[in-house]
Amino acid sequence: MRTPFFAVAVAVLLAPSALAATMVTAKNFQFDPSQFTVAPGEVVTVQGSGDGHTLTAVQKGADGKPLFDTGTIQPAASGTFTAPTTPGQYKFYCQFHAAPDSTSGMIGTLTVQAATTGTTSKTPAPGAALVVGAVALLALAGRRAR
Ligand SMILES: [Cu+2]
Repeated sequence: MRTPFFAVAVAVLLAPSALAATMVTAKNFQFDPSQFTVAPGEVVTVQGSGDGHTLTAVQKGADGKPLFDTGTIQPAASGTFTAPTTPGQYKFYCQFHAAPDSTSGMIGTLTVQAATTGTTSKTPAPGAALVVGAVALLALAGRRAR
C-alpha cells in the first residue's frame, strides 16, 4: 500500500507545473520559441536576457498602438503581454533589434487558437482532478485494509 500511495502523492506535487503559463525567452537576439501558440487573451511572460528587448506586435490596433507589446524588458527581468482575443497569426518583433518588416533576426509569430489542446490552457487539466480522486480512493482503501 505504501509505494503506490507515495507515487500518487508525488504526482500531485508535480501536477501544478502543467498549469504554467506560456513563457518566451529573449536572448542572443532571438526569441525562444519564436513561434508559439496561445489561447485567446492569454497572458504571456517574456524573460529578458543580455540586453534590453521588447516583444511588440507588427499589427496595430484601432488606437494606432501595437496590438500587444511588452514594453522594454531589462536584462534579467521579465515582461508580459496579453494575446489578442481573436484567433489568428500575429507577427511580432523586438523594437531594438528588428523592424516591423524584418524577415530574420529578432522576430516571431504568435498563433492565437481557441483552446483545444491542454498545453497552454489556464484551466486545471482534467488529470489533476483524476489524481485527487485517486488519492482519496487510496486513502479509503488503506483505511479499509486495517
Ligand atoms: Cu531585442
